Formats: sequence, structure tokens, C-alpha cells
Amino acid sequence: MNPIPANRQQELVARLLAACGGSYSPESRRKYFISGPQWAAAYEGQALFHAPTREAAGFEEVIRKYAEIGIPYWATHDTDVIPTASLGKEEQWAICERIAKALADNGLKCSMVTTESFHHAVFAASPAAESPEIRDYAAWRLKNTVKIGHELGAQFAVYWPGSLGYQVQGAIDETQTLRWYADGLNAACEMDIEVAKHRGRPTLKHCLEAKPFEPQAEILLPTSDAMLAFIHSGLLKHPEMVGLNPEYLHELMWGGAPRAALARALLAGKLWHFDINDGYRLKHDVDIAIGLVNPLDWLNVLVLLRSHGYNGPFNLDYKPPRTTSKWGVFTVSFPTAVDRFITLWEMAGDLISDPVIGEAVEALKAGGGAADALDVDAVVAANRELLTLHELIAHRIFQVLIGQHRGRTYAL
Ligand code: GCO
Ligand code: MN
Ligand code: MN
Repeated sequence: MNPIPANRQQELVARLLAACGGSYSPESRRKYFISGPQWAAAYEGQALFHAPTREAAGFEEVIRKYAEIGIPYWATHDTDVIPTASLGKEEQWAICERIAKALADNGLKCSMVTTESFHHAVFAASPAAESPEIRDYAAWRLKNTVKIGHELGAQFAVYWPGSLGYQVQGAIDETQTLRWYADGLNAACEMDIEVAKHRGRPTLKHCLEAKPFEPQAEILLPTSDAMLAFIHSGLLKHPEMVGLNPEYLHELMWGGAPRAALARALLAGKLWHFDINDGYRLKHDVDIAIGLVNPLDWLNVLVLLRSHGYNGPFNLDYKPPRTTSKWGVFTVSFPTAVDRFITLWEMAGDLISDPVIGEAVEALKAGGGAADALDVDAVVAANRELLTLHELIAHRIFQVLIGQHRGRTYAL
């Protein structure tokens, strides 16, 4: 093939994307509680070892593009949209007005706000550092984000305490740091109660997001399970206002099974918000878009969520790869991520109503019918053939994943 000149490349990508088929209309996409973060679309490809590869995008552009794609909700960190120096000042409210206008003009809603408590130099020793003025500043930032959330009509506030930990051992007292961290959350919840009352709105759902490593070397709340224990530790004044925002990849990163982590959060009644993406076990936070690495596991995750009535947001917290252009971010990356989510969601519905799986599951629950549960040999014998159904179910799920249940065949 001859080289493709730069001015013909978008045309080529667009033609091949159309050739892929299988995309949903913006109207169909809007039926799902999918949110697009400001930071995901605005990500320029930079990292410790990586220079940016594309230009930044402001919130007006991101909101407009999300609307065109059919992403109905938008989420942001405070400093994604408000310069640190303007936080809490008049300029903050002027920016909020512009955001509210951009959302209204494009028919989007703000679902979630989150405080950046890891990037700025002030958070070098975490938002729960020893120095009281750092903690006062952090608490003020959290309270300020709560106000922004109410101003923009958000329902959720997310907290990712990735800097709550240490690089070198023994320098901090973990119990004290966790108490101080709880103080910050308590301040946010109390401010929320006050503002919500004043505005006649419900309080926000405050959701903790765990990540096992990065940016600190060791993290004090590394998993969703650690956070469940923290919520119920007695340190929070309003544990009923605090739940979880698990991120798919973050549970995978420590070697956990995301579906099992989500199940534990569901049982605790704390699965309120969900960051959807993909990646690899025991690697760093690559934040790849949903379904590109583990489609089979994702399908099973969505079966769990569909069958347990999860109705919170699916937040597209991934980083379009550095190889994707800014044009590609909005033309390929976001639309295809949304479409893979919807496809997997629909397939999860197929699995839930699949007659083969349905009968197999019922048969497993019926058991073999051994008369005496204490006669261990008889119990084993009674269930021997039945338990083969586990593998049969796994095969059926694979068939649904590749469309074989609808007649897709390779060779007969
Ligand atoms: C990550 C984190 C962040 C958080 C965000 C919200 O992948 O590094 O998940 O993207 O979700 O900071 O607080
Ligand atoms: Mn996340
Ligand atoms: Mn992540």
C-alpha cells in the first residue's frame, strides 16, 4: 500500500470504523446511565515517561462532543475545570455558570464531582498529612467540591485517596493518618447536609475509590474491601452517606476478581458508582477502555450487575491510548467504548434469559437428591454428573460472547 498522506488519514479511519458496523445511535446510547469524565477526554497522553501526544480539550468542547456521541452525563475533578488559584473565588462560580450553560445547551447532566487531592504540591504528603494546615486546606477543598456538586446538580461525589500512603516506611502513623482522612470526609458530609438542606436537594452519595498502588508506593486503603472496613470503622460520622466507587481495573491490579469485589460491595449495599475500564492483572494503572482486554470477564461482571439491579452510573474512567489522535478520541475511542459497553450489557441480558444456562443453574440448585446429607460418599455420588454443568455453563457463556448461540459458525 502507498503511504497515506496526513490529509487522507481521518477519511481512512472513518471509513474503516464504518466498515466495523455495530454502532448504536446517540439516542440508544443515551438510554444508559453512562458518564464521561472531563479528564478522560481531555487527557493529552502524558505520563512520567511520556510526553503529551495530543492537544488539551476544554469542558465546552468535551461536553459538546459527549452530546454528539450520546454520552448523557459528565463528571469532573474540581481542578479539571477551575484553576487551583480560583477555587472558592468568584471566578469559580463564573466557571460553574459556563459549565451549567454548556450542559444545558447540549442536553447533558453533571452526575459526579471529585476533588483532585493528589496532583498539586500541597498534597505531596497526602490530604491527611501531619501538618494541620494541609489538612485544613484539604477539608476546605472537599467542602468546596460538595458546593460545586450541588451547584451543577450532581448526585455523586467521588474520593480517590491514591496519595494516602507512603513511599518510605515508618515515617507516618497509619492509624493517625486514617483518622485524619476520616476527618476530611466528615467535613464534606457535614457540609453536604447543610447545603442540601439549604437548597432542598438530597445529599450527595459520597463514594470511595480504591487503587492498590500508584501514586504512593504503599496505600492505606488499597482495595474496595479495605474501604468497606473503613466505612464501618466508627471513624465516619455519617457512614450511611459513604459508599463505594470501585474501578474495574483497580480490583484486577491487586489480583482480585472484579466480579467478586463487586459482589461484596453489593452485599454491603455500598455499590453506588462504578468506574468502567480494562487492563491487566498485577500491572500499573493502564486504564484501557472497557472490553479490550477481558471481554469474557466483563460480560460476567455485567450479568452480576444486571441480575442484582445495579442502577448507578457507569463512568468511562479510561485513558484513550497515546496513539489515538484528538480527533480519534471523539470519533473512535469514546463511541466504541460506549458501544462495547452496550453490546456487553445486552449480551448479559441474553445470558440471564438463556434457557440452557437457566436449566443448568436450576438443576445445580436442585442437587442430586441424596437422602442422607451425612453419608458423604452418597452425597458425592449423587452430584457427580450434575457438577459437570459448571463447565457446560462456561462453554455456553463463551458461545454467547462470540455469537454462536445465534448461529455463528466457522465450520461444521
Ligand atoms: C485513576 C483513578 C482516577 C479517579 C479519579 C476520580 O485511574 O487513576 O481512577 O481516575 O477515578 O481521580 O477521583
Ligand atoms: Mn477511577
Ligand atoms: Mn485507573
